[in-house]
Amino acid sequence: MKKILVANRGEIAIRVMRTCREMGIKTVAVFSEADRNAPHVRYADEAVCLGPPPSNQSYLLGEKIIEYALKLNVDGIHPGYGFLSENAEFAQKVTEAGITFIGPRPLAIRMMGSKLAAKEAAKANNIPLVPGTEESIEDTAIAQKIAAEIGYPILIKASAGGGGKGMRVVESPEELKEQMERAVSEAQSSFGDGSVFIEKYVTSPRHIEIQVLADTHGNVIHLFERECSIQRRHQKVIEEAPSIVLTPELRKKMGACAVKVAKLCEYVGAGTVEFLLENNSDFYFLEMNTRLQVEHPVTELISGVDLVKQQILIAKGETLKIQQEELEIQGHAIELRVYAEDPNNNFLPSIGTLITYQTPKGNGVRVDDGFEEGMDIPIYYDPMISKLISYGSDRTEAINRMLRAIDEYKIDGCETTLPFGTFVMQHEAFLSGHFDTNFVKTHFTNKNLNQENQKEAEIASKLAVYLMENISKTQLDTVPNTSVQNSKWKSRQRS
Ligand code: MV4
Repeated sequence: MKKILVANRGEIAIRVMRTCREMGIKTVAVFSEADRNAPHVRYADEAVCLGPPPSNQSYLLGEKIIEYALKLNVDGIHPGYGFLSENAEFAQKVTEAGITFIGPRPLAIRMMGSKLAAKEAAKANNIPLVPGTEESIEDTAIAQKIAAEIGYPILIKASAGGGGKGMRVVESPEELKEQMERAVSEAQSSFGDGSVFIEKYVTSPRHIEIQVLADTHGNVIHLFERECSIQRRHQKVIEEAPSIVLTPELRKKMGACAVKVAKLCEYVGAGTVEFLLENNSDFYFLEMNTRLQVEHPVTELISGVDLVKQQILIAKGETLKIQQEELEIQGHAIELRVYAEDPNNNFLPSIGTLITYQTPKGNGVRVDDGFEEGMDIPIYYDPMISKLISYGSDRTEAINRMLRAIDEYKIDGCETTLPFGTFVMQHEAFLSGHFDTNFVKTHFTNKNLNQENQKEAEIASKLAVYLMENISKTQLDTVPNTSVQNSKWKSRQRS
């Protein structure tokens, strides 16, 4: 493996290329016209333009990417996450072109892409599942009967969905028919597959996922869990490892289940097995993500394993050098996804130009980003600016480092989820560990952040009055003004 093409953009493209460089592997970046000057393009040894900004005219053009890979003598293609990463056909075509796909085989991608196929295989292997159907349901009369058996509320899920897409909660029998019809038509139009199934709706679960690594020789290990319960609209915002509620016994049990899931689909590479955890004790397999995940850094920090390096070694056909028994959790890691979104306005995208962009540094802080000061946030892609990851010897240290790092992080030009991060890190429910997937809905209202801003606004106005009344013009020039220089008012003026 001498040259790898990274079929992605932004922070994950750079993340992958960094490991390639450490391994002495050359890199090829691909980019759209919107990303011509992006850091991931400059980081690579070579770069090729795929086309206009929209993903379906650039980053989703599998055939074009393979063409360039062949032309540039690329040995392997790393798909990152999103885009073509879970596209079995792309993986197949890459392989057929004689290039190594750095990821699982098409069979595993396909099986896990179908939630029904995944559930069926899991059930056959005694993996615990949420009570519900293992087959596609079309007939509402049959659905009524099953829903009555498992009890309301129930959840309708699309087989081709995943990550919360195409899910519908049904509270009572009266709503079932209408919701079924909607779910089927939505699944048909979104995924081209109208199959839906029914599950008991677990109302207050924690979302726990297990990282696995599998080589081509049948060896599978797990690298513990990530707690991903702090989400809104099925978009994770904060993840941590390890989970505060898993006992060593439960961790072992869930880990063994995850390994079993990987084995049953002959998994190869880095993958993630998702579970719901109810009452901190009962867990159910949900789905498997057949890619490197956004939140992989928290696992890297607590395990000491470079997941991208392992992906590449596995793709080369090497045997896993890491044994399950020698792995142990070291310390605690937390990730905050810094989105260009306004937490005060229902997390709506808040894109713009990064007038000020200064990342935090220092002990136990990792920032994976693909932006720099002065750059525009493109409207065409996911509005994630960066991932801010803190690491400490224990959870308290990781939380305090996260708070310090958020403080140091200076972003002007758009609203971000940074203040939301501060809110969570200081919230009693988060600190005590008494939270579930309803955290944002239960605890977060716009008022929470406005109160913070309110304090700052009050101080600013009082200070202004004080300065006007008490300090003469000459004195004003000598007032230490570092805080003024760093404030967003000053930098906004500059633009
Ligand atoms: C569920 C569930 C409760 N009951 N299934 C969300 C992502 C996808 N992987 C599956 N997900 C869920 N499936 C049953 N039977 C809860 C989630 C879920 C969730 C639901 C609502 C709001 C936030 C959530 C966060 C994580 C998981």
